Amino acid sequence: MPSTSTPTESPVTETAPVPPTTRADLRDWVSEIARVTKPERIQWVDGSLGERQELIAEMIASKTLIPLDGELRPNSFLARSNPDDVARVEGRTYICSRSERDAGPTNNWVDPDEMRSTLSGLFAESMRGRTLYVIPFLMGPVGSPVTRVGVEITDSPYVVVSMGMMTRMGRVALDVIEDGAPWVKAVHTVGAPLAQGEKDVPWPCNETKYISHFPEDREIWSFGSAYGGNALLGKKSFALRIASAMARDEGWLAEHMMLVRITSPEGQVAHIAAAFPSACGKTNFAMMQPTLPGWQVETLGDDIVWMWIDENGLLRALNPEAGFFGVAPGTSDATNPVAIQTLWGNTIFTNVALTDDGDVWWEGLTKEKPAHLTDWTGQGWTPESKTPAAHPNSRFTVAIDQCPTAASEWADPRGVVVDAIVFGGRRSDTMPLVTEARSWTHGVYLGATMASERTAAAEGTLGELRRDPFAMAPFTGYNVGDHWAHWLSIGERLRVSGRFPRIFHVNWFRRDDEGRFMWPGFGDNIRVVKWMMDRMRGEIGGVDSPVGTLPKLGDLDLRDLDMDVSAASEILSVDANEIERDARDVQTLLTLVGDTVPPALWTENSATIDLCR
Ligand code: GTP
Ligand code: SPV
Ligand code: MN
Repeated sequence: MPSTSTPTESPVTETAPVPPTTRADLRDWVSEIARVTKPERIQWVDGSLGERQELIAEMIASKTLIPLDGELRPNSFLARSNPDDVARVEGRTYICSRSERDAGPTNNWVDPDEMRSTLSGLFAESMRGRTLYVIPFLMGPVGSPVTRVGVEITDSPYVVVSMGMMTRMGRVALDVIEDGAPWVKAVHTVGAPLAQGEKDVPWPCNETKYISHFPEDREIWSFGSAYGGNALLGKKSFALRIASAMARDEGWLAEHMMLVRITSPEGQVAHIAAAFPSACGKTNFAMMQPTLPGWQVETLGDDIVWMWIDENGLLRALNPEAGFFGVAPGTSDATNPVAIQTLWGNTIFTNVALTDDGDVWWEGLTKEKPAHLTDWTGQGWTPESKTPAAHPNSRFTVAIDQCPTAASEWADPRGVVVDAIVFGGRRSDTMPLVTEARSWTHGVYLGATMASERTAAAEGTLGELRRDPFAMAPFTGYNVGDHWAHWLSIGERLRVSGRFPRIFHVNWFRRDDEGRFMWPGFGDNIRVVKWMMDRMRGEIGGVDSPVGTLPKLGDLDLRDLDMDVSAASEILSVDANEIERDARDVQTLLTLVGDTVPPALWTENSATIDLCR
């Protein structure tokens, strides 16, 4: 990247006397970024406990982290972001492929040369007065055929400590780089250089934000935000946007999915991957405590799944992450007790409320609201307050190995064989509790056309229904129609073994006329999973509908549930008029995507409409 200033003008100190790598490409890149961004010093991150403790001490001193009570929440911290930096900024997220067609109509596209020129202006001297941290990290366990390496440069210690929980960070990744692995470049700055002697703020960031991806160069540049997926670049930027482009080129899949192992009381085992949009229930599904006796759910991942076809033609999957960055509001002993146990300590909370005794609180954590809190903006709060105590997109960051239901295989380099794929969104109406796709192609159609009401996970109008293909609308690093074609091509390759995962669509969020959820959700979702597993064993039939096969009323296990037959038939009902209207609305998306839509998906759309007649 060009810079007008001379490299000698500001000597940068490095913590290590020499960079701890022999790879010239890595050393040169770090020098080049330092030359442009002009940090005060450079620190190569090794991932050690001592390093983490030092960073945390610094962040306590700068008020970036507030230590929580050592008894109530050991080794845990609260971070309060700038109130304008609270979620992913989809409007400022760019896919800068060489051709606009490759970004497709659902991504923001800017010509790569133009974007690089904009970024070189923004990044120039952007790290003045700060430390440039070099974070080598792995996405995936050591030794897996799908594991990939990245190096994130950042000037945020909050990002370093978070990446230490979300990925395998430091020496372990540097060793893989030393062995010659290619690595993805990710550059991040909060965009808040400090003048000589200027006092820092607890959450530095910039009003201007750019989350830019160069899929052909496998490169990420993020400016101005320190929040979640905007800044922890291993997550959405690498493991979804860049990895999806790699996966298209190399014949695998990088998807916005959770991954679990289910065991029935009889010992039937299934691995299920589910794609739900942001804040639509992946973490909750991943940690489900089944309400049916004898059932077991083990957690493999809660947000991202990489899948590939193995030498026997089986679809295998693993979670490339090592931590959870989970939605706090709504998490409680009633809804997700496993998450509550996971968060006992060693957790960073961002934008939740602080209790008077130094613990955390968020809407939904307890039935009764505390009499007094400090809200996520640092103001006093009481139950009479008109604003929420925790931000609706407040989150916890914690390592997976703290999760009591983590399957021992969560870090197995071979991954697990996928038995079922589930799509679903947050829809008040139209879509029934569950259906099974008629075929792989119909399943791809259900994934491509899924819709969901908007949540607080990203900026935008809350509750507005939008199409969110494969729950990947903000995360596919290439043309969405090509993504659908890629899914169909995976189906073609599975034909060789004939071992297709079954495909289902669920909707936990249908509402009645009074606006109440019709389905109890959470641990009771096991009842839907049980039906899926009965279907996988091939023992039960179903009812054909335009959106796939529905359960026969008697086949859904409703024992001990406060739900009568008419309520159950209501949530399983499919109204042909509503489905036809929805299928016609899908045509708006198909038309927008245009000539990259695989013709088979138009055929599925026509078939859906025909079945409504
Ligand atoms: P991201 O991390 O943003 O990708 O989201 P996620 O899909 O992991 O979302 P998560 O599981 O954290 O759920 C977000 C919200 O949905 C929480 O407030 C949950 O309480 C709520 N939720 C999850 N499962 C259910 C369910 O079965 N029924 C109902 N009604 N709400 C649910
Ligand atoms: C999502 O929004 O889907 C998340 C949170 O999982 S973030 O990492 O911020 O994208
Ligand atoms: Mn997510």
